[in-house]
Amino acid sequence: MQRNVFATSNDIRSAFSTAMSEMYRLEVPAYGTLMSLVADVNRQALVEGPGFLATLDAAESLDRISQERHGAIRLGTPRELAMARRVFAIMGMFPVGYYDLSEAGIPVHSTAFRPVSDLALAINPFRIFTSLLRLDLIEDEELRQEADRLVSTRDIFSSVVMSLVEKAESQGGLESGDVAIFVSEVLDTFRWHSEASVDRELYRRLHDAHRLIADVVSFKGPHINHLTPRTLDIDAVHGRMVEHGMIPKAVVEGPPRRNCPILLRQTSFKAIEESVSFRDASGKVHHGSHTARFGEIEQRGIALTPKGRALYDRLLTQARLKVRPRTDGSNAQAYREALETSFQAFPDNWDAIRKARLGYFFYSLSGNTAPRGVAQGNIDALIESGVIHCEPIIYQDFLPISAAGIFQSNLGDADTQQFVASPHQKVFEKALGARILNEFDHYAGIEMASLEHCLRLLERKASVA
Ligand code: OOG
Ligand code: NI
Repeated sequence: MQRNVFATSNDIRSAFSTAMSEMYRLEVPAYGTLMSLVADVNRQALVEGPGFLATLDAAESLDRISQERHGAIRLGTPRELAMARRVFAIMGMFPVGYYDLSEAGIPVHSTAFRPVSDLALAINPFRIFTSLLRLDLIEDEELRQEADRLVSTRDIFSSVVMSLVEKAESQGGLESGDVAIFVSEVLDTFRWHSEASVDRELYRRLHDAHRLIADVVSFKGPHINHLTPRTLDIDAVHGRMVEHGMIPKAVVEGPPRRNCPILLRQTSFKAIEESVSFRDASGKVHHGSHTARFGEIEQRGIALTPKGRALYDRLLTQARLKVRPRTDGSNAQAYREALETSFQAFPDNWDAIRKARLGYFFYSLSGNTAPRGVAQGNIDALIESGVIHCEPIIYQDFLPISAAGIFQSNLGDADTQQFVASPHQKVFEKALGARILNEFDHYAGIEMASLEHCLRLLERKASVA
């Protein structure tokens, strides 16, 4: 019997992220400029004595380091979200983390589809930050129904995608021969549409309700709205954007620059204005524009425990209460200083971070044997005597406050409506058709398993000796 040869989900994900990158560079030329700037800065950072995170990747090539780490899409209906989950599962990307952006005045809630295992992350960590529009937050009843009708009647995935997904699900994998067509059809889903599917008047009403609503509802499909390569020196790239013709957002989101990086720092160039045509009821075409797409960069550090995260949130809030970054960048320096001062309360060496249980670590045996007198169960002593080695677990997820800052700066900084916050994770999961993996549980599980593994091996050694 002839057996099907299935492609690995890692290979499919890599092919997809490469194809997305090529498409986006063609669609948004400024993004290509950003990619070259990132490669330049990364090259320089490697030469100038790599920081901790670069050292971790000494074996990686410059190209690999500078590749995209995530992209983002915004969907209109539960049906679209459920289908996206099935599509991304074939690429080895699963929903991790729930982000309620309505708390920040943005009418969406989100998750990130991402690889979960260490191996898959190492092969290609590409993630898609995926938001679902909260139509229930549109106050105007008539407009809400109109928006609902528009998104409910469109089909964002082609019939080829649908049938390949069904085939892959029933066979337990996608055949190698189907990968190219699958990737190119999925890619089409996220293409830019320069023709709006609404007339100018409706676009304006949607836009007035919230720019994001117009962005999701006015088009045939959910265009990819940004891609994000990794940089080894985010401040350098941020600082050099202007000289390359990009307008950077006012400040870098997230924690300040530190010796021991924590969580995630990110920044972007502001969304570009693109021309769009609107057709009215009589068939007449009107020209206008839409501003949604941008380019972003990121730099990641250690994943924090709930305790570390609470401290991070507190220090960030404290800094923001002192200096609220203005969107024109006029107090960016003061904000940076406030952030640095505030974060002095967050230990900046790995040992202190570990001992205070602020971050997650991966434990392994170094091969050294324990000197006399070190108890088998005394982790700190085993680490100090060099028996157990530990390294930070890198944060693979997102930060709602930062995400809000990224959304906001690309929606026109004037949009600051407030919506009533409500936790909607259950509703989101129902739409998704699956549970979301809690990121903290996941990191804690990796840490615990690595530690238990070490202790088991040590015990075995001790009983043999
Ligand atoms: C997503 C913004 C969130 C990030 O890096 O935090 C995000 C969006 O604008 O749709 O990508
Ligand atoms: Ni992003």
